[in-house]
Amino acid sequence: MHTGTAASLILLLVAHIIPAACDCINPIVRQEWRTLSKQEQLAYINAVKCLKSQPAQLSKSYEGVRSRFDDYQVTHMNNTDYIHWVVNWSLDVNTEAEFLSSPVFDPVYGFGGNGAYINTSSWTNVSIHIPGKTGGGCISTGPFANLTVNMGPGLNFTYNPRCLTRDFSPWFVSQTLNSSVVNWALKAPNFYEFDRRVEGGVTVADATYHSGGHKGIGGDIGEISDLYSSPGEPLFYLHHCNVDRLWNLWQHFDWLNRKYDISGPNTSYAYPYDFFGPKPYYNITLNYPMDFQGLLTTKSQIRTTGDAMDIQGNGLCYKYA
Ligand SMILES: *[C@@H]1O[C@H](CO)[C@@H](O)[C@H](O)[C@H]1NC(C)=O
Ligand SMILES: *[C@@H]1O[C@H](CO)[C@@H](O)[C@H](O)[C@H]1NC(C)=O
Ligand SMILES: *[C@@H]1O[C@H](CO)[C@@H](O)[C@H](O)[C@H]1NC(C)=O
Ligand SMILES: *[C@@H]1O[C@H](CO)[C@@H](O)[C@H](O)[C@H]1NC(C)=O
Ligand SMILES: *[C@@H]1O[C@H](CO)[C@@H](O)[C@H](O)[C@H]1NC(C)=O
Ligand SMILES: *[C@@H]1O[C@H](CO)[C@@H](O)[C@H](O)[C@H]1NC(C)=O
Ligand SMILES: *[C@@H]1O[C@H](CO)[C@@H](O)[C@H](O)[C@H]1NC(C)=O
Ligand SMILES: *[C@@H]1O[C@H](CO)[C@@H](O)[C@H](O)[C@H]1NC(C)=O
Ligand SMILES: CC(=O)N[C@H]1CO[C@H](CO)[C@@H](O)[C@@H]1O
Repeated sequence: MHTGTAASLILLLVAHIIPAACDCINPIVRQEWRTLSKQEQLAYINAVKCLKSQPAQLSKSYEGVRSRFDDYQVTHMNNTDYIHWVVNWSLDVNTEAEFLSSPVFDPVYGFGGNGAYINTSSWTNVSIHIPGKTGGGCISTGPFANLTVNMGPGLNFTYNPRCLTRDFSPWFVSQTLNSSVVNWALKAPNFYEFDRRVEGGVTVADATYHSGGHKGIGGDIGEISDLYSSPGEPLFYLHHCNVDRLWNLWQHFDWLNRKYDISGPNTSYAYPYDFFGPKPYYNITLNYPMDFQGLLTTKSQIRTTGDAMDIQGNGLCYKYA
């Protein structure tokens, strides 16, 4: 995704191995996509393809899992109802043209472009109709043109191979991911308010930068618009990395007070996100367990929300460029 101003899409660049001791001495640097060299961009794309070709670890638990890439998609799917409201992201897209010309969508050194237009205006199975949508079909350019998404749509673990779809809405992106939206979120006085500004609501008018990244790329029917199966789209990880980057940035405006500031319901669409009526919930605390479905290495120290508050603590060791 893009941006003229500051960072937008971010990715993981391996600089150093995490040290065995608890101190984070040489953090891995996560850089914005366009600051990578062409070779690094190709290396990232090839790493995604590599994950698609490697054997899965969770195929015994979930029928549709076929690759290491799918392990991560399914972990998101099964956790969606519990964890989905914790963070945010953003890209600074200040005009519609900027979005479409982003190097992130480059057919060789990026993730490829949009799907062919499908008119979905009368479809009743679309959760929100996104104004200005321009696609909806299988993507036909770029390194993922033939990528197979193995599970979904929705919370369905059955093997269901299909093409990767995108449904860009440059207008929606310009309204949800621009600098004013991001700056407003970053001015939140505490995490509870920050989270609300990152999540927004469930209507077009109330959307902010978390849903803006999903629905701006995924529109009505693109894969990344699917609440559950969105990680079937490789761009999901760049988007969510940026959500994490902005959370970390917000924390560091007042580190001592924000290092341990967490809140929000234990279940999605509960207060204050109870748009479809009240649901039983409690507010999470630092002791809230995080479920990684056994995918963590035995060395990982991340067990609870509290363990993951600092991107340079408890075995985490990275920073944003
Ligand atoms: C999904 O997660 C729940 C809660 O962690 C767990 O009980 C359930 O076994 C998981 N489903 C599968 C298919 O593993
Ligand atoms: C989509 O179809 C509806 C009728 O179902 C029509 O009114 C609308 O103009 C069409 N949109 C486009 C962009 O073709
Ligand atoms: C949604 O509805 C449209 C139009 O009725 C249909 O073509 C499409 O297959 C449906 N999609 C899903 C995922 O059910
Ligand atoms: C996708 O698959 C089709 C048919 O198998 C092939 O012609 C095309 O070159 C492939 N595209 C890419 C980008 O790999
Ligand atoms: C789950 O997906 C499979 C394969 O696409 C489909 O046959 C089945 O009807 C789906 N189940 C539900 C509950 O939608
Ligand atoms: C940014 O988005 C808001 C709506 O969220 C809109 O009012 C404002 O005009 C947008 N700014 C630009 C420069 O497009
Ligand atoms: C969240 O807490 C409520 C109230 O204790 C409980 O009923 C609900 O099952 C919890 N949800 C999850 C996903 O654990
Ligand atoms: C959760 O936190 C919010 C914000 O502080 C508060 O308004 C709400 O009453 C809390 N809910 C519960 C069940 O404690
Ligand atoms: C670090 C960073 O990228 N910050 C940017 C986040 O977005 C706001 C609003 O677009 C920019 O003002 C910041 O420069």
